[in-house]
Amino acid sequence: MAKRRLSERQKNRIQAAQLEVSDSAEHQHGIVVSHQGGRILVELESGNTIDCKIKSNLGNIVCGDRVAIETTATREHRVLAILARDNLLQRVDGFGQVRAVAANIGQLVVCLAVTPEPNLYLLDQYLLSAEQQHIEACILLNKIDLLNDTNDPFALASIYTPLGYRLLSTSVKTGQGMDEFTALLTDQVSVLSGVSGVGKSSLTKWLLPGTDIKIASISEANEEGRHTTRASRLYHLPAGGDLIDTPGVRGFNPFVDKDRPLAHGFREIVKFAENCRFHNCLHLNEPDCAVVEALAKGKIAESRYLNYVKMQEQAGTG
Ligand SMILES: Nc1nc2c(ncn2[C@@H]2O[C@H](COP(=O)(O)OP(=O)(O)OP(=O)(O)O)[C@@H](O)[C@H]2O)c(=O)[nH]1
Ligand SMILES: [Mg+2]
Ligand SMILES: [Zn+2]
Repeated sequence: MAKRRLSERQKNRIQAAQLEVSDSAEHQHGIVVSHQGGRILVELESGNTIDCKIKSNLGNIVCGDRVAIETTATREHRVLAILARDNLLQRVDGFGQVRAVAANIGQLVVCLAVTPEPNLYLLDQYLLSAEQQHIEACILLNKIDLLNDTNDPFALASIYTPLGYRLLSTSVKTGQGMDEFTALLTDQVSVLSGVSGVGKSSLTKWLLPGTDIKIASISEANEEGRHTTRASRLYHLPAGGDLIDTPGVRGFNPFVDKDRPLAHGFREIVKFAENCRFHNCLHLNEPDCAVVEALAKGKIAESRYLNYVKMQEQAGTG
């Protein structure tokens, strides 16, 4: 009788089954706490943190990702799979590429400071991005110890509180507002975002005084364009919850969901748009636009509307 040979397909099937067995024998679950330059730090359920390599073709792995890990015979750790994500905070980089920022997050804390002076366009981009990705957002104004009559630049509260955005003011220097900040983060997975130098790492270090977190020195902080934090990092908070400190971005182009109108990222526009004559009104030059009417009556903040128009222009629709 002729010796029976395994077909290629049968061989592949057996190989796949063996892989599965070896994976299930070895694999563990963990959470990505940092990803920098090809080095991924994963915290296992046991609490140990390990250095991992990535299996190719897995795509972008970010802080907050839950992953399955295998350990090889040579005691190397490899990320085998990214487990299903609840959400993914994304942005678009300077080359138009969509970049993941963090996964499985509960809230985005947009950090501003008395200095460097807040950029409301950037703030509205963050808020639009969060709205489109169904991520809760709140606003934090840090360095309030530096407030005085001349540098109280924006009436943030009068614009954003009526829209339902929570607004906190803090000072890492005097401790003002830090109890409220601590309470905001408890039992949540929060991401601190904002331009370089607003104090994201200082806020993080205040909550975790024993942790080695790099903060800009005064002279460094004055250097234009310096980024002290190089990679996002997830920390566990003593009061419960996780905090992801991110590197400051100079420009944050929101990831725009092409299937949803930009206006959906502006709560007040969504509200007034119900009464526009055209259901597909862009609220730019259309007749009987309830959004433009609300603007004229002072029911919509001018800065918000102008930022909406600017975003439409940048998206090529305005
Ligand atoms: N006066 C004052 N200075 C602060 C406060 N918080 C932070 N700073 C200072 O602001 C500077 C920048 O702080 P960082 O925490 O490094 O800022 P960052 O947002 O993490 O910056 P990147 O990592 O570059 O994105 C440092 O010199 C801090 O000491 C504050 O509440 N008041
Ligand atoms: Mg930092
Ligand atoms: Zn309209």
